[in-house]
Amino acid sequence: MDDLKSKYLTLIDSVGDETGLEDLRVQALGKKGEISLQMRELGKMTPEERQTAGPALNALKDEINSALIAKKSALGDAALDARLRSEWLDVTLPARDRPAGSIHPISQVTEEVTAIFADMGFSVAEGPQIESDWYNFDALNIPGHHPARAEMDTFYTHRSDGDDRPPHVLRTHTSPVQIRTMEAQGAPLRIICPGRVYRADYDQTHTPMFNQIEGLAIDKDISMANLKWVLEEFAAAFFEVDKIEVRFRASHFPFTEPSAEIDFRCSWVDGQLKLGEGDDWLEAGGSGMVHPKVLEAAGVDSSVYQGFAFGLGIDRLAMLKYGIPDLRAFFDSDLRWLRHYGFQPRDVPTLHGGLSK
Ligand code: 2U9
Repeated sequence: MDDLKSKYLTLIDSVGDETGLEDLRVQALGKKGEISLQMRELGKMTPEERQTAGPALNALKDEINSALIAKKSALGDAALDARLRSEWLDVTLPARDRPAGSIHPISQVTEEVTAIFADMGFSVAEGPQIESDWYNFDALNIPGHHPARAEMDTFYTHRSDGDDRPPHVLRTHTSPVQIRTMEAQGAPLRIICPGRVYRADYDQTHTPMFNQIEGLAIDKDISMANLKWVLEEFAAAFFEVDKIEVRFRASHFPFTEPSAEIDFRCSWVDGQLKLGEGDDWLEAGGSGMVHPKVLEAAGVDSSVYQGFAFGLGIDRLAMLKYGIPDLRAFFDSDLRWLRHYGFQPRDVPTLHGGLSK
């Protein structure tokens, strides 16, 4: 027994890893381990022999077990020490720069305009950017021969040879969204439709893709007076002044009757634009009462309901409010421009976030 004891204590002492230690445990105390076999021998002994051998064997077993446990914990400590020595972290290092993006002025202005109209009960409607001929033109009282089709410099998609259905178009305005929403929801209705639109035109003030926001209010007692109030409320809130007078100039659009261009009262002093004061007028967009044919095309009974509609250029609103000189830069993805004119995500002003004008 003394031999066994010194053998295993020496082996346990010199083993270098946990697998070796486990092998030793099995070798000594496993089912067929040396000490277990000795235990089995107890049965063959006389009661007197067993009385001395039994406790001695048990003590040996306990001692080996304790040595195994102690060694296991020592090996664990050593492994942890080694890991702590090799893995270290300099907590005084400055944090890595995170590339911070910015909110594009168009997103910012869309958000601002949406918040202002939401406060007047308008919800946002969206629709596809590739539209059928019907939704982009016919439903809006722009039939095949109408000059507005040509004026709108439309991008057409391609149809297969032999397919003579009218090709789909890149929407030239967001008005098709209003048709779709009237069809889906019926009247009464109060929506704004912000989004990208496309026209084949490129110069200092035109890009082939630009952003519009159109509005539509349909009910049983709607007039141009409501339209004017809504536009004045919008203009004052957007340009953050107490009051802005709106002027209507007679115009013509196929989808509205009567139709009016929208002007905001302003002044230009030393190249500086001031809204709401002065003797100048700023062209802001177009508007009118929805043409009865358009209401009917969208399934709204024009003998019961009427409505106003308006259209504003988001890009132009952004340029005016934030003093951005060139429209084309909006779409160049120039990082220096984006850093300069972009907004921080936490800066997006919304009515619910405290934009209170
Ligand atoms: C429906 C019926 C009528 C929307 C309208 C305009 C006049 C207009 C321009 C403003 C600047 C386009 O981005 S812009 O160049 N828009 O002049 N838009 S009335 O009329 C509608 C829309 C939908 C169902």
